[in-house]
Amino acid sequence: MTVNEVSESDLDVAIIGAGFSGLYALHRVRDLMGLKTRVFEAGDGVGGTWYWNRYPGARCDSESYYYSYSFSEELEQEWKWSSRYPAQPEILNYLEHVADRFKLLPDIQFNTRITSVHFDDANNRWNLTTENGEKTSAHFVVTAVGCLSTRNTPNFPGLDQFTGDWYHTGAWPHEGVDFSGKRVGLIGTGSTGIQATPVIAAEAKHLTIFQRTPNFSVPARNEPLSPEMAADIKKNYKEIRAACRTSGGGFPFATIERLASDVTEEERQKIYSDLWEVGGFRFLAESFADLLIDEEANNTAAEFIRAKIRAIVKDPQVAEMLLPTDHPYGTKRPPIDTDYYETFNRENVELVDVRKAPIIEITRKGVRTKNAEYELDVLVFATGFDAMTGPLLGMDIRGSNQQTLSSAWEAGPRTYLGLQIAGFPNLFTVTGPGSPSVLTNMPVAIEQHVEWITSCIGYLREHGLTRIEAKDDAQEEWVRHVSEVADGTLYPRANSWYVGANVPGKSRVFMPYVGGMDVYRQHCDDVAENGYEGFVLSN
Ligand code: N01
Repeated sequence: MTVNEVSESDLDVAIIGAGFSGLYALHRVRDLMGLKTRVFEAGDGVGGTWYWNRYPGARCDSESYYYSYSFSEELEQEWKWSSRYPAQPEILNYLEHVADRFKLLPDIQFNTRITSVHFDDANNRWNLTTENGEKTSAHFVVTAVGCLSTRNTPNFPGLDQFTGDWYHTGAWPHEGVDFSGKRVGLIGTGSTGIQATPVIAAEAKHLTIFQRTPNFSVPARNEPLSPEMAADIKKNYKEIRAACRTSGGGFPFATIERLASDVTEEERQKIYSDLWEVGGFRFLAESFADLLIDEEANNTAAEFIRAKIRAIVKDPQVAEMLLPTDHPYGTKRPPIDTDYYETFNRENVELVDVRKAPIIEITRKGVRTKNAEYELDVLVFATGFDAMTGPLLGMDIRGSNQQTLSSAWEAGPRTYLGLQIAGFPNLFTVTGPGSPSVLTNMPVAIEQHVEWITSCIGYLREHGLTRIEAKDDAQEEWVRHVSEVADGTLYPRANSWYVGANVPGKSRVFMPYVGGMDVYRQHCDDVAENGYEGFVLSN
């Protein structure tokens, strides 16, 4: 093909991924803007995170009525959530319903993993190649690949000789796994391990949990949504959505300004006790404003949770092993649970500290730590993800002058607003590093990004422009700002996936933007209003 020739199959916008982000992007680009687009999806169905993560106990830890799209009143009025925190199959059904309702399926190409995305400077287009060698080109690319979609499976020697079955929670078999009568090992005590533990323990003959870092978990307090509650939510959706859009976290929580030191010890305990009963993220969000800023304040919450662990877990030695002490509460993504600590009172559950006695290898029979061998029939890796950068670096992305994304991000991710990367024109990242993303209620962050990106594409087309690219200095300033804001909090104190600490060799950079969704949204709007300040627009 010669320069500037575009074939029939070429697209205005290529969208990678059919989760929450990709579905909404497709709806806007195709239905509201009338552009030629296609979604490329590695799975054989929609859902993204909710397609892959089918492990036992998988459940949303944000409440259903705001962990959902807000863009369609009809959708929110017609959909019925069954409970406070919906389980994975229900969220997947919801996303399948969205795909059906907005007739998205014909423009999604399933079982198609994009392996390379190369910019063609001469044609000002992106060339995409799939795993099967199929090629297409697009004027714009929207990566809707999720923040937690590249699995992290530790490279323990010997896994290939294990005679039992092993699974990663992020690629759970669709037909499920039968644990009955089995000796099960589970590695990892993040949100996933904490959700899976009680469910596996109830089914398996024996469950061994290999814990490297104890975590702070708060009860979810899941319950069915009564018809009255559901009706009330539907009546008040406008206010709920507005509260989400204007809050720092994208949640409709009460705004709390009091500091932990503003109240007496007795009042503080009462506030924590009440919120422990309410359950979920409200414990962190609705207690005190300084928990993630001030170490002393944080320690009051941490101590409260530690006391709860000691009270729930009957064996004092096990309780002691479960006490988190190496990071401030909330600086790792706070899990919420249903009977996690209670599960350690079961006869068939054993906790192994692999910080003290690390895992040396996987043997034919099970897991060998420095101290012992644990015989297992099934091994579950709840070991998380190469977060935020993994899904992008997993594709061979090359920008202007064939610069690779991996070289641009050698010292860690650098973006302008988490929306674009200097040197990679017309390529947009949804909830990329440098945006609030994983620190917020994801659907709110996703809708904001998709709306900003599609408005930006609309603006370019209206103004006869064909190219937008982040300026180097704007990007540098944003990266500096993201890091400065994070440094004003306790977040960088934890060895979390927020800083890439869970993946050996990954550059330590605090990836999400801590400044708040409300502040960030305003900033992005101002950038657009000022003629896309910090970007070069051209044709
Ligand atoms: O992963 P994680 P996750 N040897 O990285 C351990 C979202 N999510 O899948 O802490 C031994 O948090 C690791 O130990 P350490 C949510 O945002 C949402 O649980 O690194 N252990 C840790 O205990 C969440 O934060 C929902 O020392 C090893 C665990 O594995 C994110 O997904 C539900 C190890 C990994 O924890 C990721 O959660 C579930 C090794 N070599 C998850 N390597 C919702 O409900 C790792 N570990 C919406």
